[in-house]
Amino acid sequence: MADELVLYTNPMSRGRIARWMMEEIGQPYRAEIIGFGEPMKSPDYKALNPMGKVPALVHGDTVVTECAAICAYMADAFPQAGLAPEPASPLRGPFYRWMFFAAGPVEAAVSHKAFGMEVPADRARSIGYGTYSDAIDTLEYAVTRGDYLAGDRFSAADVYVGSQVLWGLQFGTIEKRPAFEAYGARISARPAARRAAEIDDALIAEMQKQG
Ligand SMILES: N[C@@H](CCC(=O)N[C@@H](CS)C(=O)NCC(=O)O)C(=O)O
Repeated sequence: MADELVLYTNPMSRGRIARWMMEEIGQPYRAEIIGFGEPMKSPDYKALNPMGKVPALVHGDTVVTECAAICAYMADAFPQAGLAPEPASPLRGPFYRWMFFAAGPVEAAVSHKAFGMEVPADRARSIGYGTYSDAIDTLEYAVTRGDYLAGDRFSAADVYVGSQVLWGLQFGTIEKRPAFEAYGARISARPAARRAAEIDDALIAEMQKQG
């Protein structure tokens, strides 16, 4: 099928973000579950994503990797889902701004914190996220400007940035500030978010049963 949507993922990975996006879009898609280790590093899979990581999305002849890119791509490929501001809308500003901010500075700051990697204070001006506090304070600023990140409607930016917030709260890499908890509760209550979590949780249970 020329325009088939295939999501390469693993339920215990950032692929859950892409799954949520697929469920928000509501188009039929097939999920291919790729195991960690050898399957993810196989030549066949690395032909799709040379990083040997999930998720990856194939849409017809187009391959998209990187969760943030998958969210942005899907929102534009299926505009009828209303998950991105119109291309000429000024709301494209905050849409891109917060999506890229989360994929770059927030992801790096949170990963460094999770792995106990400290950037010397006198090098903060050279690293994209400044300090962990700078990144988290700015993330709080982003989620408190309104109910959603790009105007008054939920968008793909909320799927991606919201996932970073929810994962951070869950794994303790983002402080449990009231603003994060309120935003997280708002977006995780969405039917598509719940459906995606149920699908991936069921896959994990199945994998655990099989040992
Ligand atoms: N920057 C990538 C990160 C993807 C990523 O790191 N995926 C991890 C799982 S959460 C993975 O596939 N790890 C397997 C490996 O590196 O072998 C994205 O946002 O999609």
